[in-house]
Amino acid sequence: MRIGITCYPTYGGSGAVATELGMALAARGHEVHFITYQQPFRLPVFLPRVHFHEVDVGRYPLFQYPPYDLALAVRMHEVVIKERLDLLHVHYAIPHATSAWIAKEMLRKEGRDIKVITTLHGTDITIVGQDPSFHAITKFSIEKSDRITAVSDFLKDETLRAFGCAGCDVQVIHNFVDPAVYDRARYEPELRTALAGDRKVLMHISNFRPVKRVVDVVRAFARIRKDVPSILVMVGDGPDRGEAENEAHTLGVESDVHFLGRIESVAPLLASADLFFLMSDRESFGLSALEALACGVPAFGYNVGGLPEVVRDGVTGYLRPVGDVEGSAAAAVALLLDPTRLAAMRTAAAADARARFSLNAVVAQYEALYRSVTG
Ligand code: GMT
Repeated sequence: MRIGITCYPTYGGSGAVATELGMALAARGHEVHFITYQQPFRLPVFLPRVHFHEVDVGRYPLFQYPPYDLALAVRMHEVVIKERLDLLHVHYAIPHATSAWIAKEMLRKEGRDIKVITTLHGTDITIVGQDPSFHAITKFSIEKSDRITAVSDFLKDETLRAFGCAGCDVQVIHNFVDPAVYDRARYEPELRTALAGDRKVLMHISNFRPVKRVVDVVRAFARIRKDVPSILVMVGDGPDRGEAENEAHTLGVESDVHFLGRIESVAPLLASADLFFLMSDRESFGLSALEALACGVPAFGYNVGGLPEVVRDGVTGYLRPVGDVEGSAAAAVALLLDPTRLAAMRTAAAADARARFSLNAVVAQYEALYRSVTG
C-alpha cells in the first residue's frame, strides 16, 4: 500500500508512535510518505520505502498566525496525487484531521476518494480538543474521518463522552514497542557506570509539560534517596524543567539529579535504569512507561487515564492516586530493598510488555484497518 502519515515531528509520544509505525510498515514492504513540517525526530536519514515531504508554511507580513493547517492540506492534496497514495493516516486530531478533511474534499472534486484514518493520542482529546476554541472543529474532523482509532480504552471512552461523535466507531489499537530495540540485554549499562556506581538509577522521560508533574518525580526521588542510595536521571526538556531543577535544589538533592535534555534513542538509557517514574495527572496511554517495562524496568505512576492498561499495579509496577508522592516513594523503597521481589517484577515487566504490546501484532492491526478502508 502507499500510505501518507502526518504527525507532530517533534519530541512527543504521538510523533514517536507515528514514526515507528511508518518505519515498521516500510519494513513490511509498504511505501510510506511522511507529510510533516520537519523530519520526524525518530526517523533516521534514509530508509528504503520511507519518504519525507516537508510542509512549508509561506510567510506574509499580513499573517500574524501563518495558516499551517491550510499549507498542510495543500501538501497532502499534492502528495496524494503525485505519489498515488491509497490513504492518509493522521496522528493527533488537531489540526491534522481537519487538514486531511480539507484535502479529501479537494480531491473529491477531482473524482478521487482518499480515505482518512485519524488516530487519537491523548491531549488532542483530553485537553486541547476540549478547549472551547477547538471543541467544535475537533468533533467535526473526527466525525468526518473514515476510521478513528484511539490508543487506549480510556481514550475511546473519553472521546465518546466529550464529543458524542454521532456514528463514530472508535477502534482501540494500543501503542507498541519493538522488542528487539527495547531489550536491555542489547546495551552496555554505560549510564550506570558513568553516573551511579553502586547506587540505584531512577528515571523519568517526557516533554516536561505541566501534565507530567515532573516536580512530583523529584520529590519522590528525594524521599527514596533518604533510604536507598540512588540517583535520578531526567530525560527530555520542556516548560517545567526549570521548576524541577529548582525543586532538586530546594530539597538539597541536586547533585544526584541529572538532567540530560532531549535524547532521541532512549532504549540504551533505560537499560541502565532500576525504576521508571511517570507521575502525570492524566496520561492516555504512557508510551514511555511501556518502553521502560519492555526494558525490564518497573514503572511507577498515578492511577489515571490509560496508564492502568499499560502498568499492572503490583505486578509490573505501582500506581497510586494522583499526588500521592509519599505512597509512591514508600512503594519504591520497599521494592528496592527487596531484591527478590525487584527481580521478579523486572522479569514480569519485560514479559508483559512483549506479550501484550509487541510491534508485529499491533502493526498487523493497522494493516487490517487499512485494508478495510481501501477494499
Ligand atoms: O504528552 C506527551 O507526552 C505527548 C503526547 C502527544 O500527543 O504527542 O502523548 C500522548 O500520546 C502518547 C502516544 O500515543 C501517549 O503515550 C501519551 O500518554 C499521550 N499523552 C497524554 O495523554 C498526556
